[in-house]
Amino acid sequence: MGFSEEVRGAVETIRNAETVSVISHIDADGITSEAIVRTAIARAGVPVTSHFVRQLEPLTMKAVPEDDSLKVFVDLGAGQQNLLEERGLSKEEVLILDHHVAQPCEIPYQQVNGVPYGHTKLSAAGVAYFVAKALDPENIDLAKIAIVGNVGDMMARETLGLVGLAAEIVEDGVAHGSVRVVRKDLNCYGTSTRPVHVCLSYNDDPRIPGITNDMRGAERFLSKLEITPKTADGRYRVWEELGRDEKKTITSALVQQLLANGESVDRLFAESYLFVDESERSPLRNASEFATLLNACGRWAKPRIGSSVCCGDRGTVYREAEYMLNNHRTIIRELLQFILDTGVTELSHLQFLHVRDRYPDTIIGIGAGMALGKLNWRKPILIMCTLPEDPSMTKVSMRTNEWSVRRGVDLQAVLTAASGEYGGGGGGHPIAAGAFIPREAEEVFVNRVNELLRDQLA
Ligand SMILES: [Mn+2]
Repeated sequence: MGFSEEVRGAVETIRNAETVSVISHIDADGITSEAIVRTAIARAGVPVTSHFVRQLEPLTMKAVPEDDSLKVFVDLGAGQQNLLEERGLSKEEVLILDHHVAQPCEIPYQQVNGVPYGHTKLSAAGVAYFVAKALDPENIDLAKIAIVGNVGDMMARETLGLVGLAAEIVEDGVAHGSVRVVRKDLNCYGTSTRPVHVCLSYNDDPRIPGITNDMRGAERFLSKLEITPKTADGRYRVWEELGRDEKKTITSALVQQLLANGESVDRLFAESYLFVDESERSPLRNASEFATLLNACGRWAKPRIGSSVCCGDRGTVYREAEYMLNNHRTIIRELLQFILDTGVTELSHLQFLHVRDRYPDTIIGIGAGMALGKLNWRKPILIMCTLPEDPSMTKVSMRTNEWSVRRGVDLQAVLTAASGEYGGGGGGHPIAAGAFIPREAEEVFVNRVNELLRDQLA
């Protein structure tokens, strides 16, 4: 069976369902996946409800309704099929649309997943989109939301643009008229909303001496190039609204700056995805900023607000989402300042800090990532916090950078191994990972992680 047969199978299962319950994850990929699946199923005339979970584990399985509905798991499920089986869900009442590696169980649950067919750069929103499009070709209006999910799940990061099946979704979005592709745009976050100098100074991929982490430096750089920073009415201009020649002047100067420092220019440009039907300078104007808004909703336990925005709400719900985004940024700035003010404890191969219950576990990883650039960026950072819903457990988040990963650091490997030794669990990526551990194991755990990092670098 190939990917398209799996998609056709899913269409048949959905068409035959009396009612559907969608169970999805609270990050940008999960929220967009849910919005796509829910919209497509409702348009097909099948009654549908949704449920969001932070992750699928024994505790959150109670969010899965105990009724006769078809349970469609999106952006999760593939790796937790044993939980579905333990819950007593039959083969007929489950459909999994996921992009995580499957952990098979006794029951061969129906699944659509690109990974076994080599489509490793397609997120759950992408999988959901192909099912939606197979349900009805009119659903190509959902391509835009699928692009947000894929970009939010970092599917474009390494390759500097979406590739493979995800690139087909981009073509659909362009054909539909809601998506505009900029093939060789500046590889920088915030091109639709941030003042250009802020945008440049926040960017560390690539790291540009004199500009990265140096807002004044970035301002001087632009003024030397005679780029007018503000509009006639005194507002800072954003990258997207600069003229073609101004953009060219800036990127040529950045190329020279990188070359002068012996750095590669490989990552200076990337493909970007603009949404022409959204207002200029709004956080919905491009895929990566749209994804941040959804992540902000999810991390502060309001995934439904994000989902409504995906489905077109631009009224009071959208204003609530904007509030979530601003609040998210304020608290992350506070967390960053707290980490810098409190200081970290340095071991031979890592630096760590415990923030107790001061900040929620959904954001400590982001704070850790931001702090790393301002601390000793050569040592991975580990942040712990207590879990309000279970004080006997501690949440651990770790972050490092491309520099360390190239030298052999794999945070997912160390956290999975170390948490497993103390009866916890972990996962993630080489550059960013998380784990849960029993509270009483904190001290030995941190030392164990330090040892494992030392072994990786040996
Ligand atoms: Mn995902």
